[in-house]
Amino acid sequence: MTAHTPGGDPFYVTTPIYYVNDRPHIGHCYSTLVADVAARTARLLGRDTFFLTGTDEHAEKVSRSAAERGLSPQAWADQNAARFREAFDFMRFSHDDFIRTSEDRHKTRASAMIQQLLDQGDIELGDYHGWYDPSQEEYLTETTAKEHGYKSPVTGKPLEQRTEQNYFFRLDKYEPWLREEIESGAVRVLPEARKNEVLGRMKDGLNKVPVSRRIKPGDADWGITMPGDPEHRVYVWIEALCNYVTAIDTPERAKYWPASVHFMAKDILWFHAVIWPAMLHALGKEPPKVVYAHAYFIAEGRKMSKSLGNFIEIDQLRAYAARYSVDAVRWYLATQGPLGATDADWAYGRFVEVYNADLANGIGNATSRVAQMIEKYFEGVLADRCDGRFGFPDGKALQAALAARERAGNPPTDGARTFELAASTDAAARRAAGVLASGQIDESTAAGVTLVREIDDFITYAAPFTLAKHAEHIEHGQRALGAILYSCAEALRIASLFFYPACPDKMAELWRRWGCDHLHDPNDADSGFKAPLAELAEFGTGKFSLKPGQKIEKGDPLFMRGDPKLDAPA
Ligand code: ME8
Repeated sequence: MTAHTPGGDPFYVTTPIYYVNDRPHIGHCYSTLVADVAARTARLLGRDTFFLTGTDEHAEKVSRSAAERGLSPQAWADQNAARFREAFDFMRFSHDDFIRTSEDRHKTRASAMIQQLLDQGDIELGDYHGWYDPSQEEYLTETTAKEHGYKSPVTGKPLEQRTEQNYFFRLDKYEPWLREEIESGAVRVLPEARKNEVLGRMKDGLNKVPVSRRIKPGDADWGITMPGDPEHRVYVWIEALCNYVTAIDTPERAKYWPASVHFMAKDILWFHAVIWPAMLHALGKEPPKVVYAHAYFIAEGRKMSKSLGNFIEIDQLRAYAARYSVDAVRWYLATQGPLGATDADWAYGRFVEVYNADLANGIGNATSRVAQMIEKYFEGVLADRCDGRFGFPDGKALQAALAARERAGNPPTDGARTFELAASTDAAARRAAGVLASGQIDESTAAGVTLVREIDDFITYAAPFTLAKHAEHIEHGQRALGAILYSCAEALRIASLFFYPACPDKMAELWRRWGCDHLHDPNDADSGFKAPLAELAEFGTGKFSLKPGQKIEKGDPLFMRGDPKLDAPA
């Protein structure tokens, strides 16, 4: 789907593959957005990036809900997978592939992986008796079942006792290896609190994991048959995990393994941090580098549930986007989401507050102000270049601005104050570069917000509007005005790079107005960048810096101010 900056270390980022028994909601969009922001940041940093999302189709609940509708499981899966695709296109996710587990490529690859585990004796036949959660398609330990009153910890539905002959994966064999991987950080489980949880749960010891289900009469013909045993079907979870390998199982994509980061919510961390790395190790493949489990979105202060009927569905996100833009929705998710260990709230009041502060009154307003001044004082053309220290060469631009303020009778300012916008943009670039290792996707957005605040602060201090009024009476007045406005425009160009992973469309629009078509292909907002961030973000004198004589177009506000008195979009 996307073109990439060629070269750079491979970066492979994934989301869970989502069950197709239902419509996409905010939770699915959130995890996929987190991965999208990471993928876009990686591309910006010059990494050769592969971003995978998709749907998990062979669950019993899919065939059950298909039957309730008189549809075949495949027809029902097709309908819902299409809804996920539409939702993700609408959200402007830049995935490179959308995998469906009912595709042949997956069935073939997953079967081959199971076959290998069988051949090696890592999967073996045995009896299983235990608590099963039909709503989540998973077996629970006695401890977990008891702890939740023999109800599903996720849906609250009653657990069932099941006894069956099953195939088991010998997870127990890999316990020492796995503990060492997680403790040493070879497999980083993030956030830190989750790592401790996983290690804590591992203290009970690791048991063999059932990886199949006996096919019962009347069961839909849906799923992957256990290789060599037509009476069993591969348990959907084990099959689903294999998707991460299926998708890159081509000669061109093989370089992306191991996965750089698997993103998901805390509900499915165990599968990704424990079972999956052990399976990979047994298969002779490297485990993922990072397994990142965020917390949950709740809605207006309440847990989202089917019974409360308060899921924030994709249609509601569309309504917000119609009023505030898709980028505004992405921004809220990226900056206010449950990235850490605590849940986060989707709340209309907070949405408008954040939208106004960061976008409408933040980068949007700064962009309008700077463009307006360039239009008014220089007929929309950048007059001078400036290195971000406001000299030509030694701080004269700032001195001229302060002299104008004094002449206008403004109270004296702290003349010793210096603004080093070039240093600020460098610091922001370093901060954004940390995102990939830490999974803290809100570091790039925060770097952008901080930078815009500094630009605003600088405008207030240097008061170019005052300088414009008095320029002819001030030594170097006109030239200083040009240098100051250049600095603001250039700093905003760089700030836009940090807003880009969350707000790709609005930033593409800013680049069009700023004449920055050279950053990427102007006809393809998703195209790779022409150089890594460190080069793109060079202030003033870089190859990608704004050039004197270049036009800056004013245009409408990038983000219209939000009115908190309006009702929530519905
Ligand atoms: O578990 N807040 O699929 P699933 C944030 N098919 N994220 C949420 C959320 C919420 N309230 N609700 C759901 C499955 N999610 C399996 C995965 S992977 C090999 C197989 C997100 O459709 C979050 O990422 O139930 C969570 O882990 C995922 O949806 C569960 O999606």
